Amino acid sequence: MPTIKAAPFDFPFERDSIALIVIDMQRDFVEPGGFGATLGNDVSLLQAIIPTVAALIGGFREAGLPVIHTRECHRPDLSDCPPAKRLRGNPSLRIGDEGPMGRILIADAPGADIIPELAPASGEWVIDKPGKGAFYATGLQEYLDRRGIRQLVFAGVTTEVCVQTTMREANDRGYDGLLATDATESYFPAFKQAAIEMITAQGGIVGWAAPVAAVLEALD
Ligand code: C5J
Repeated sequence: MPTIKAAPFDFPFERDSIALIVIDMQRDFVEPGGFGATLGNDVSLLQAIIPTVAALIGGFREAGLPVIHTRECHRPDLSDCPPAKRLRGNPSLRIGDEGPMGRILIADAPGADIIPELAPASGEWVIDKPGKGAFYATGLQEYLDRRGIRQLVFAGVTTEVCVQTTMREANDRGYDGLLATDATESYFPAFKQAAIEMITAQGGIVGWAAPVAAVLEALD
């Protein structure tokens, strides 16, 4: 059985039951002028992982394994956006406001698009999710179960928000999750490190973690 060298211990997997989930690599989080920047964050931190995420996606595609992408975004009428999510804090622009890349975090605005460097290939599922977790209100569980997928490799942003939330949702549903540590990033480096430690502590209480090179070696 192929095995990824991982923490807190090796991650064995079956080729017909593993998929990659790339979380929210959208212009709104990664490029200037989007949601992340309106909250006062330095988006260049997130731009640094684009090549590693691309390499990981490439490895899954070459191996003929499924790649799933997510986008955090809302309907134009905001009917799927809880008022608290829009009103919380003091951003320079709120969800739904007009920004330099169109309306912030709205599904049909250019800012909600996945960055061109990581554009989904034809046939890859792109999940539009209104929450931080990709299982909430999306049909992801049914999609995975129909295909017999039980093991998930996670990449994307931000580590401690949408990535970790989705890993926890997956863990509670019985999937094995592995975080690709150099294909995920946070606006707060200390939070990324803490999230990796939280996930792998206590015998992998949420899941596993490994660098992209270890994942690619096991897919070979
Ligand atoms: C955030 C995300 N950070 N994709 N979303 O609000 O992690």
